[in-house]
Amino acid sequence: MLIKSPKASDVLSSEITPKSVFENRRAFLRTAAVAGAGLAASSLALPALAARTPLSGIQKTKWSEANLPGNDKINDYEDVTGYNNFYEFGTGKRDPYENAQDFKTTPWEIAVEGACAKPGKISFEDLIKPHALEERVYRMRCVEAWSMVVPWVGVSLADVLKRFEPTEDARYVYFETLFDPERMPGQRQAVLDWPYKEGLRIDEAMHPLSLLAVGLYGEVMPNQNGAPVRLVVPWKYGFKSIKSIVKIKFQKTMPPTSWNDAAAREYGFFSNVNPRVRHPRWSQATERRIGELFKRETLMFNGYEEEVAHLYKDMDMKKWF
Ligand SMILES: Nc1nc2c(c(=O)[nH]1)N[C@H]1C(S)=C(S)[C@@H](COP(=O)(O)O)O[C@H]1N2
Ligand SMILES: [Mo]
Repeated sequence: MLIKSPKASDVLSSEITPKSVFENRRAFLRTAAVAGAGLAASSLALPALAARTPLSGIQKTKWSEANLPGNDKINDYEDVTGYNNFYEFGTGKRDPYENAQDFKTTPWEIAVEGACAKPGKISFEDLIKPHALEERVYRMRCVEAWSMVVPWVGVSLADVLKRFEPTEDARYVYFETLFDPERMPGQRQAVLDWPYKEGLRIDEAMHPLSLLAVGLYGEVMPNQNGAPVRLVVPWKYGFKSIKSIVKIKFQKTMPPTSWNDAAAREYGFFSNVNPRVRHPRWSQATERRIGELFKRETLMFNGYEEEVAHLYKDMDMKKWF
């Protein structure tokens, strides 16, 4: 594998953008857009937003808004869809919003392979359709020490995976993002060893919190958030929640993951949110909730300790970070 570690990790750490810088840039873009509206063809105008399409038949679950723990509030739509990490569309927080609007996600196929009785290539629609759409409001914590509360819409990952009848050898699940530099301009730069890769241990993948998300705010997933389908694993750092998935593979061995490949010392396979294990270059004890002024303390397993701690009870979480 090419050695891209210094580059990749430098990019990630440099992305710890103070909220004020981001806000100023956004204010500038808004002003530019308004100014641009008066002109026939302004290059400064924001890209036309893809249409927002409501999803129907969404069921409430125990993770829906009414049961949001603590003093957590759902983040503004503008923050959830305008401040993203999605390096396939650029490394800046605003890049995915600006560069992903024209990304075509139909048709979309997902290959399900490896240690299972019923492998196959299926369309996005066929993958999702037999399952109930659920609303899940989850806290999301980026390894860069910022966080948001997002009202996802999705289907239980476990329910989807079981359809393919994983075998005894399925000890891990590997996920892969689309590789298509024509459609994903960020892939023309070797920021990461594309395609983006992630993985979960089978018990993590089968945990009821693990979600295959297809939307947010009751609507079809915006491109910048990982359309048409992405993973959401709320007790782990955000980079585990891989976007725009085209491959799912059951396997016996621990799969490679993009950030571990890029900088193994900094990003482990498990990457559970753990305020007691610092990143080599910064503390993980606190976080900035986007939209709030003061930092919050980061909670063990991002606040999902009761649900997931048992998965790791016999493991040294400093070794297996
Ligand atoms: N394919 C892909 N998936 C990805 C990323 C990425 O760059 N490419 N970024 C990750 C990171 S670092 C985070 S914090 C979350 C952010 O998701 P959001 O932008 O929808 O909040 O997506 C994750 N999934
Ligand atoms: Mo992240």
